[in-house]
Amino acid sequence: MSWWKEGIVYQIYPRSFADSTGNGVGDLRGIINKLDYLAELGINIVWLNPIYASPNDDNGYDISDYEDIMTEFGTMADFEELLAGLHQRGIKLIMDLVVNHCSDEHAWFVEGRNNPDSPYRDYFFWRDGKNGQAPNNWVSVFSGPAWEYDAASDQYFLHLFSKKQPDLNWENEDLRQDIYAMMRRWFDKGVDGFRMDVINMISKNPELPSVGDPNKLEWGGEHFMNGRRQHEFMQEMHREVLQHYDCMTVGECFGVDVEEGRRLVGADRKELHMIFQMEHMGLDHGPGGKWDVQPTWSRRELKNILNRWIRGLDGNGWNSQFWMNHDQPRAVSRFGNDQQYRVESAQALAAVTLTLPGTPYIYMGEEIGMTNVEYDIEEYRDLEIRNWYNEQIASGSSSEALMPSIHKIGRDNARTPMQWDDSPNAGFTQGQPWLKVNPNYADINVAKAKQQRNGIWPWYRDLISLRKQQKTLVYGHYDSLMEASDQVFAHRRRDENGDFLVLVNLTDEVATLDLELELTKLDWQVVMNNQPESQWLEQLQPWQAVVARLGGA
Ligand code: TEU
Repeated sequence: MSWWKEGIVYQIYPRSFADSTGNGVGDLRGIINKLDYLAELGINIVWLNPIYASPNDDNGYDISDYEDIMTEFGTMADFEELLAGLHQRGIKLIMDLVVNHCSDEHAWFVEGRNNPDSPYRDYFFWRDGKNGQAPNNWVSVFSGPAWEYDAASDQYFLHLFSKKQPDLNWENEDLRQDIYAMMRRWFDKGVDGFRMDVINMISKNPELPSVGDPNKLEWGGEHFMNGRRQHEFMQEMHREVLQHYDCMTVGECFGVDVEEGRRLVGADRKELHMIFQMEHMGLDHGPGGKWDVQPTWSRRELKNILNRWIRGLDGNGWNSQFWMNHDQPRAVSRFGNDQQYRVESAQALAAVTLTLPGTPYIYMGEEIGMTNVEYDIEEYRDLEIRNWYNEQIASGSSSEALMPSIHKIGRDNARTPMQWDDSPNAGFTQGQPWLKVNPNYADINVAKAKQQRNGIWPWYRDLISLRKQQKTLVYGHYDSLMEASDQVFAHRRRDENGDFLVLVNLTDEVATLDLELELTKLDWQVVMNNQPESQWLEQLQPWQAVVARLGGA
């Protein structure tokens, strides 16, 4: 039994959650003011996106001091009050650990750049150019080359993300020890764990070789994803820090398969508790990748992915279950139907993640069915969006061609301010919000959602409560049903404490069920059903979700 297996995580993007000062940016006191809301929803773990000092080139993922609080977010005293307030309500706090890179304004980088003889120079990847070019042809995740030239030292430094996010050199033992000491100090303050940013990118091939066509910018992932010392570093971090605390860890891991996942989270591995595998985040990616958004996605492929991970980690490791995060579009817009079936489809999506094996993660606003937005390019703040747009325009594309992709999958979809009520700016701020509030806030907001009988918010509250009460939904055996269906996500969870049947129609069409006759003859008692009582063992209405419990079990 583990709290991090039994918990339900609520992810807060502090910049967009609640502003207490009127400067248009969310802050820690804003979260403090909402602690009772979190307790009422029933979640018991909060994951806080980075709150550390940062110039905010990438909204806090460019850290200039790992042990100071970002000015806009408040003070260390505010943090300590927030932590105490969470703990008083039985809510654990996991922080965001961003140690693949830091900010170019971090003292380590400033010192290392200004003084090539400094020991901090080797905390980063500084290399000579080749024939007046960058050391290799790697492309950055945020468009353009992954190297920035520094004229003062006539060298380049590596940045897989923005040029204000220089990669940290994990080959350097002193760097690793500085990171472990920082982690210990946060644990000694009382935090309960870490979400680890792109943690499977920290072990680079020290040769840093070019790939593919040397005259083109290419993705060098084979030389920094799941690298040769990945597990050595994770086991060292576990030995030096993690094993000494009752903590939770979850690693963000693009590009891992189940085998690598098992090596990262296997109980015997002494590395991480769980990871965010990202395969299902690519269901709507076309051949051109993230921005080549496809109009539909395969329910069967979704089940294949989630079942592969559930079976692959069964008995040796632990899964996470999520539909979105701060980098992904709004779940009800991407995977549901945010027009005709917004309420029903939001409920259906929740019924999947909150009844599967693995820790469920709810992103702020999912519990009220917040949707994507369609802004003009000038209204977007995310550098990934802006860099990609500018690069594509420079290559001859047009706004008309680009904006549909940005509307569908741009990260700012998840970062529009939390919609609390129908007052100006949705009650998020008394000032000018840093990012425009979704214009639909008058209809979609917490105050209204909490009152809606059979609405999304009560459904989330009740599902969260059910999962907390019924440990069968946490630890019970998992049987996937109707795997060939292109409409229905169906599974059964059972152990000595209970037997649950979960049937979810993930489409706009009526779904005819194909369940074994003896299963349908059992004495199923409906626990949750988001649509009027119906012949739910034979067919499901569009986006209908049913959770039933075996009578007497
Ligand atoms: O994300 C890693 C990452 O590659 C995604 O941000 C990227 O935007 C991808 O297109 C998502 O589909 C992590 C953090 O979650 C993200 O917010 C940071 O911007 C990034 O690392 C750098 O720290």
